[in-house]
Amino acid sequence: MIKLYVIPPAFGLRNTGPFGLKCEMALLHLKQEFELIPTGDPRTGPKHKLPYIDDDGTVIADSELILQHLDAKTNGGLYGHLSDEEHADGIAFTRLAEEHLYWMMVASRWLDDAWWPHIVSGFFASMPFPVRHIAPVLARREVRKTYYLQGLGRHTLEEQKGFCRRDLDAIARKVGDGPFLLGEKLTVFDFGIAALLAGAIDHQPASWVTDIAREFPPVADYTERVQVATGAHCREAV
Ligand SMILES: N[C@@H](CCC(=O)N[C@@H](CS)C(=O)NCC(=O)O)C(=O)O
Repeated sequence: MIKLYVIPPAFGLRNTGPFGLKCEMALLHLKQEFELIPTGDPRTGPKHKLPYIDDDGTVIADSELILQHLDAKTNGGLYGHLSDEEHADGIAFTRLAEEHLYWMMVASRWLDDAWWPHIVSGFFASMPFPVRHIAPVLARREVRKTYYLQGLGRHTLEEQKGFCRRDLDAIARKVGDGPFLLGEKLTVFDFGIAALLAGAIDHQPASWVTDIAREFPPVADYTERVQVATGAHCREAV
């Protein structure tokens, strides 16, 4: 059976990492048997990031590579029916969400002083003393450095909010007519985009990215539709 290693629940989210939720959606969609294994330390994975899978001894890290593996395993169950144009559109919006918007979601959690205590309690509280006091400070320093190197971290907060708003506006226009990113049919690209948005919309408390996402009701509606269609919900059951 496939083992899917993901970030443990936090911030009111059941599957906290967007990339792990994306894989969970794909596995459910393909009706593959799998076990979800929350793990606190991304360094256990071969690329020191989560998620990764262990499919009967074949270990694969990175959500897109995992999806490629699942596609091959199911004879094109994820990408097989897509036209070249649909594929191009899907890849472009995936990169917008996962390689641009994602970093602002990370910053809105890790680098916002008001949100920071939730990162500490959500990710580090269960660690032994004194690690639980040192590890968050070092991790936050790494996130700040990475955000700066990515480029978004060089902008003022107001400028970052502008980038975020333009990303969400593009997604809202694309999914507005819906029901899904590419129109009538649910596709593999909905998994990554909706998983990312779901975390940003549903995490507790709201962050500055959440506040901007709420300016675009089609985005929240779309995110909900994909969660219902796949059966993978981001929120912890209450
Ligand atoms: N491109 C990767 C991104 C995975 C990723 O960034 N995972 C984050 C959590 S959301 C992580 O493990 N970060 C730990 C770190 O960077 O040390 C994928 O699609 O799987």
